[in-house]
Amino acid sequence: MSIGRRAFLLAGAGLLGGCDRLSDSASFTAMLRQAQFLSRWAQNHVTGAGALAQEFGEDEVSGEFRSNGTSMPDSAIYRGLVANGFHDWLLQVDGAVRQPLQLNLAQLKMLPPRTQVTRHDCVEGWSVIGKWTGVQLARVLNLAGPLPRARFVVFHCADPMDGSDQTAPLSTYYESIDLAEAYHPQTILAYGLNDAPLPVANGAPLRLRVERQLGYKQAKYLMRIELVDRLDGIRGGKGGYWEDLGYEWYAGI
Ligand SMILES: Nc1nc2c(c(=O)[nH]1)N[C@H]1C(S)=C(S)[C@@H](COP(=O)(O)O)O[C@H]1N2
Ligand SMILES: [Mo]
Repeated sequence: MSIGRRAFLLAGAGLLGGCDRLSDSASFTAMLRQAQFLSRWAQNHVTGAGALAQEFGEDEVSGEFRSNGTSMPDSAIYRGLVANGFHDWLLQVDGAVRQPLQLNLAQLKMLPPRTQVTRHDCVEGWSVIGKWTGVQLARVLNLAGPLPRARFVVFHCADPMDGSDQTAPLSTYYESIDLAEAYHPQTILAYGLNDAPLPVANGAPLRLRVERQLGYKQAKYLMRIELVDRLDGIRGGKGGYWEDLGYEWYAGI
């Protein structure tokens, strides 16, 4: 039996066993909380690929969505895009697709939008709740038509990580997810945060939200989406800037 399955059953047993004997005791509440925690954990880990990340109420949105990592890409190209209100920005979609695409912000906003209030968990140990608006990645991928050999989606960002002031593919932040995660309904390309255009500090004009994973998967400053059949030929070969430095590729919450 998997650990997830066992925790699920234990959570159930805790609830049933506790009801008659412990209803007055202080530990009952604690046990209930523990049971709920375990069911939530089990739900996330047992139900698999289709499981949804928790969504919150609008009243739970954090006052300010903290910025982390790059807050202003150190690149002449990016500064030029900001100066012109991102009118010249284009998202490139290419690699293992039938129809490579270049989409501007207006085109992305013409696709059916999705809004979701979710919690962002950074590996450093802090969380913030934000209201994101964007387009499901699935819709963009369907326009491009992934080829049968496509297995991963790679996100190339505008921010150089080595002080080179180059928006060049060798030095920028990047990330990747598999196709199942890419087609998950809560995986969106977000252009709005808390009912306003996505701020530069949080990845303008477009950033990834992949809600069942940790903060470093949420690639900001998207420039290019590349479909590939394997990750070992890309950059350090581990599927992301932090992954190449030793972080987990699957950063499940
Ligand atoms: N392009 C890019 N994306 C990035 C980062 C970055 O430095 N550059 N930092 C990551 C990390 S570690 C976190 S926690 C989140 C922070 O997103 P925020 O600035 O909106 O809080 O973005 C992630 N995506
Ligand atoms: Mo993070």
